[in-house]
Amino acid sequence: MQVSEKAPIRNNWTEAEARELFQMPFMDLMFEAQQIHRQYHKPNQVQVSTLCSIKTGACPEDCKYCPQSSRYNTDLDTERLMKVKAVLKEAAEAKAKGATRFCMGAAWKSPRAKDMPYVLEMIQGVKEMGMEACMTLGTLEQDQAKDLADAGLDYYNHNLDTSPEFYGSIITTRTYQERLDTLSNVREAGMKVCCGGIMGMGEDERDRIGLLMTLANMAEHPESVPMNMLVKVEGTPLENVDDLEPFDFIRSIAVARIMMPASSVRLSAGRTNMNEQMQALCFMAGANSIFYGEKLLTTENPEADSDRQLFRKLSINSEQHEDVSDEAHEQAILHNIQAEKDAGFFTDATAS
Ligand code: SAM
Ligand code: DTB
Ligand code: SF4
Repeated sequence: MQVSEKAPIRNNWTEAEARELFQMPFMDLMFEAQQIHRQYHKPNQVQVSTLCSIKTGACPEDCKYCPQSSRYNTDLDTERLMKVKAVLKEAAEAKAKGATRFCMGAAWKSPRAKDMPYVLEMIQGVKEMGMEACMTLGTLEQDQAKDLADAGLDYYNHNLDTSPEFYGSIITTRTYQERLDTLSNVREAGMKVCCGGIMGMGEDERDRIGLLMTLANMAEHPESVPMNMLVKVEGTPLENVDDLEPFDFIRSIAVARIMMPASSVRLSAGRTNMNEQMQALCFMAGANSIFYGEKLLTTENPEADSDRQLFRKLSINSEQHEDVSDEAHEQAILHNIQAEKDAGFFTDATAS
């Protein structure tokens, strides 16, 4: 491939190819992911979203990772659907802190007809503030997806979570196929798809491959791919599952970046258990979006201040480091050298 050529967007990945990527030497994998990342994205830019739990807990589903399922005793304060005004107040605060997208999540199997008018009002309110709006409300029928799209919803988040093979050991109350059907309803309604999964639930590499292949072989790649590291919550069936080797999580991000070059890859849940160096490696591997703000839906996220510090240390989103093409960069260097020569900063080492 020529350096100037972009990696193609493909949806015919084979398992052998995906496995080969996962098994590449770590440095080679990171290098390839970063090269592809730079073909499609600004290398020092990370999109920032804020999450809001608009309805918390008491969920009838049995997702084994989830503190919001009513089946597990997780010491969670449940909350009915928030008032529209309260949601919009949080949205305005998120915007003031720099979020460009406001994501609203509800612990539902699917939204009920009586909730829809409030949900639609929330979308309209967020859009009026000039932010992108995202929701995750569970299963959607065609007409519900259309109503959300008509209200202006930009993204719908609905995760596949893991491979089709491992899925049954994590969730029994909703099938993989139902999730795929919701995703196609979202697509047909004209919204952008946000779909990814969770690593560290006791799955093996084949399952991480299976998840990424399912996503990357969709007719259109999800525009946004959240990669969550399991947050182990006391009381859930996965509270004592073995830790995932951190490098395997970073590898999964790199493989997602390579297989879905144009998508945003979101470093989602689990950042409180990652140090700054690990997060930097995730960005290097191609992650270019995060959740910002002290809380995810019900669990902790890093303090806003520590994220600001991390971004400053890495010059992420800093205006002084506007991304420029190699050519423009070269021109700027030549220009600076000349200016410094003119100003007498350079001495001629050959002159005696
Ligand atoms: N109830 C809706 C649904 O499941 O479709 C929307 C909200 S649900 C909490 C959104 C996603 O959060 C899940 O699909 C899962 O991928 C992620 N998630 C939930 N609990 C998690 C945990 N403990 N660790 C990491 N990710 C988690
Ligand atoms: C996604 O993939 N991760 C976010 C968002 N989509 C809605 C949710 C993470 C939730 C982590 C557990 C919690 O805070 O309840
Ligand atoms: Fe309910 Fe969503 Fe949690 Fe599953 S992940 S238990 S559907 S809130």
